[in-house]
Amino acid sequence: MSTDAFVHPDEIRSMFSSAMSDMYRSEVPQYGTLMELVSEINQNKLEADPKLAESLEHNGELERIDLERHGAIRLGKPEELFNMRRLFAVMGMHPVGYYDLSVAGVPVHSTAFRPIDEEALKRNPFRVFTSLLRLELIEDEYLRREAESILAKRNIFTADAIKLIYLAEKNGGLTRIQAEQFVAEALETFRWHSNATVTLETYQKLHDAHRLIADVVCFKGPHINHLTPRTLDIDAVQQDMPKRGITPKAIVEGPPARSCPILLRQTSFKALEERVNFIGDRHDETVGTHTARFGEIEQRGVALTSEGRKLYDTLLAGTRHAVQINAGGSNARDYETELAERFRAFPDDYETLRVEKLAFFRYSPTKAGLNAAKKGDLDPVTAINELVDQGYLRADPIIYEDFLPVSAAGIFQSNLGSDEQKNYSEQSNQDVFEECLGAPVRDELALYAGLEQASLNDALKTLGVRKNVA
Ligand code: OOG
Ligand code: NI
Repeated sequence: MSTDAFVHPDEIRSMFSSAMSDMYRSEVPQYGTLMELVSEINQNKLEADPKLAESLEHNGELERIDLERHGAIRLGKPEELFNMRRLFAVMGMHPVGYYDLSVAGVPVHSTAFRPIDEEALKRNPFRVFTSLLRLELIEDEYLRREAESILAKRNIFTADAIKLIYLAEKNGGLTRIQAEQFVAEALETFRWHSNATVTLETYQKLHDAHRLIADVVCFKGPHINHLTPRTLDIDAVQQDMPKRGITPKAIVEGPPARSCPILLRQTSFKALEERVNFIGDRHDETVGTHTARFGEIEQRGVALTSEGRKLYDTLLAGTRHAVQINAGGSNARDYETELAERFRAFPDDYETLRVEKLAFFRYSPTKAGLNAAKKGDLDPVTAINELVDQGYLRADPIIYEDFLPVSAAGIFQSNLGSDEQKNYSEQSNQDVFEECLGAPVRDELALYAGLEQASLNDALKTLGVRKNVA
């Protein structure tokens, strides 16, 4: 069979992400409201800030912005993670990064499945934050065994989904009909099921050990727990949410508001309390409820180098140490003031971020650069900074495509209710995670560095600059 007959993985990802969005909109109505709000605010922002609009356009991000979203799931056992990797690979999504959330009192470790190369990211950057429950962190041995045996019995994939994954691996792709079928079958795994697989009593015991454990263990599958649109102005969305009947958490996670956004800012809200039928419930009574699904928005900024990231981590840790955010969020103001204060130490213009190598940039020749090259005006040995200063080379921020462990822990906690905190002393364990996954996770910093270098190589080649003396 010729490979022409195969649907491109990027297209399968777009089909899947749009099917998922439709499903979530019908399951969680507030998600639809949020999408409308975000889209309006993005439109306003683009009109008010032509420079931002131009930069997004230049980076090929303008078209992706309305499609852009991430979701999250929580898995219960190694083989689920293993097969999830295979499922996402069919749509060109690969594990990037390792996040240990046990240090923040959440008994999971995680990765993000996402597209990797530049073209794929431009077409559709759909990502899924995927966590694996660490059952070894349940202290009560009896309860741990019980959770294990409940999970051992479940199969979260349909037989046809597994068959189609196998076909895609064997043949190197899926035909149109197979791809459509694959999307429909894969969607089944992410659907909400109101029938629990356990009795109310078991649910409560697991819930008492940690709400998250109950969420993972008691249901047929890893229901998608949120879908997050990307906004260009998170403060505006945060401010307008209450007007549409949505109450966001007290603080925005991540860096403070800045003129040059860095990394990722996020905020979430509780979306639904679902009715659940437990095994052994009498028909005439609905006893149980479960809060599984929530809403979230995010604003993305420039990806930081390891130097930049170190500075970010230090400033954030200092803020959190100085102001412990309480569950009611009554000290949110203090936190925000402290955060803004400390982050003054983080340069807030792209040129300094670039020259000080705190962030990653995508280089491209300007019109003036191309003209100078054509006329032979360019010295073949020129420093990059000089080319930028002369206006021959432009540098645009490379957007951060990943997640932040401290923010993720904050999102988990705010939606698990109150300030549920456990201090797990267990060591972080990337090796074990990768063994379950059946593959190593990619290093996100190496990916950004690769993008920057490739853009620079191309730009210098076009300008006929052979060597740069940085
Ligand atoms: C995932 C929470 C993390 C994010 O955006 O950082 C997350 C979860 O609650 O399963 O989605
Ligand atoms: Ni999220």
